[in-house]
Amino acid sequence: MYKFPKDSKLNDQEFIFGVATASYQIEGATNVDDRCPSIWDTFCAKPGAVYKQHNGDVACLHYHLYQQDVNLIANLGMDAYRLSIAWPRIIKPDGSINQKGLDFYDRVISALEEKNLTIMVTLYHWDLPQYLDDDGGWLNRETAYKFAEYAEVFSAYFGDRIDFYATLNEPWCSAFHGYRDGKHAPGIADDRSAFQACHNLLLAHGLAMPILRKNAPNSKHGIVFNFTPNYPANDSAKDVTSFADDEHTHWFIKPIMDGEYPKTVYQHYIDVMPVIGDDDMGIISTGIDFLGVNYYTRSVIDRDGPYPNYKQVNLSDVERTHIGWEVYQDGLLKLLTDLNQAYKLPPVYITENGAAADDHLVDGAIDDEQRYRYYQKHLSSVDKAIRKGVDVRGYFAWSFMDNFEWSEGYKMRFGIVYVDYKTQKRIPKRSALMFKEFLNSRQ
Ligand code: IFM
Repeated sequence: MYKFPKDSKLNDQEFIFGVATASYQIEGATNVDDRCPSIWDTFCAKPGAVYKQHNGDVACLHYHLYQQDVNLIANLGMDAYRLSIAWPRIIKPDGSINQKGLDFYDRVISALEEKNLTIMVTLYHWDLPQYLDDDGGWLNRETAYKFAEYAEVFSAYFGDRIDFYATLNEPWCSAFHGYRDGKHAPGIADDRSAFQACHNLLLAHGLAMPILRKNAPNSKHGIVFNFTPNYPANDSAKDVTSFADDEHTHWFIKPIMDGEYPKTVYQHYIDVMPVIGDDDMGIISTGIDFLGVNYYTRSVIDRDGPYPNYKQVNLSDVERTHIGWEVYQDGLLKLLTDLNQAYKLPPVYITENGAAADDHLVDGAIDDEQRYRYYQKHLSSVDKAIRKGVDVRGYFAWSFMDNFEWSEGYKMRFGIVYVDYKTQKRIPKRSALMFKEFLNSRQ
């Protein structure tokens, strides 16, 4: 079982532990109850875009198996569940509301309430309705306003039944994988598009915030970022490492906290900077009640020509997970303490942290040894960050169960619960059982 020093906040009942998932990755049932296609349905159909052309058509069939999944989450002793809402289930192409989509989430949320689980909802975890992409997707400023309308519909319906509303999950991925390197839907590789998409995403967040506050005044509202702290490969790489942090970390959080983009990056990429409306930065920096932090690994950076050009260095002799990411728990501590120094942070929740492993079922069990070591190490970093004054209030493991890992398809397993995709059987892995033991032992 996971262990922390006796006086650790992680041992308190007040610190919430949960598991996280996302709609397209687990729900399946893409053709039922008037769900309309998303950009991921389209992207998966493109030859070569996704490993073995896997897609989310069936995934974990959570759309039908949600009750047993909720039961299992509760049975593991979790306090909370973080799920995302499929926008294509809620708003139809003609702008009307799809009651069947709201009904599905009503069933899930009622099941969670029955188990007294704290509920964190992410409104956008990458499954943009295809009909919006047909009109330009995140390159079209209008999409930000459409997001605000969707946020209005969802939050007016569910209000305070949701404890935490996160507007966006990882806008870095939506903008930089979606529009800069083309690894994610909609598969565009163009710097100008990436920066414009990023700005429109942040605008969408800012426009939604007052709506969420109005419709759910007793809930907490915020945003979730993925941060990968950069480390210099050598002394001469310190300045470009700090530039890399500006480009990948501060480019996203600084507009939210300070209402401006980092000048270093703005000046360097001046030719491809986004169109920014007069009031946009004020809207984006409206204030958040919590910050969601997703952490998996770090990046090591070296110079690559004149400042600020840099490249990522792949260290040998380090431990890596199945997806190739270095196991580096100190990165989480540094990230949290650096952010805490740079900004006046609201309460922080680790909204994702976890490891991909090549799990195999042996005699009915999965001994995911690397994963449970990963959790112990990263939770210990959270403990240290709290001791250094960072106000971390909760931790969500990514993921509750194995699921569709985007361009890696079903090859990468991130779950603490194993999914046998042939039978849809769920089997808690050893990492899940260690959580259960620890959660049950809390005072
Ligand atoms: O599976 C993803 C998730 O959807 C967003 N954060 C990172 C996870 C692992 O890649």
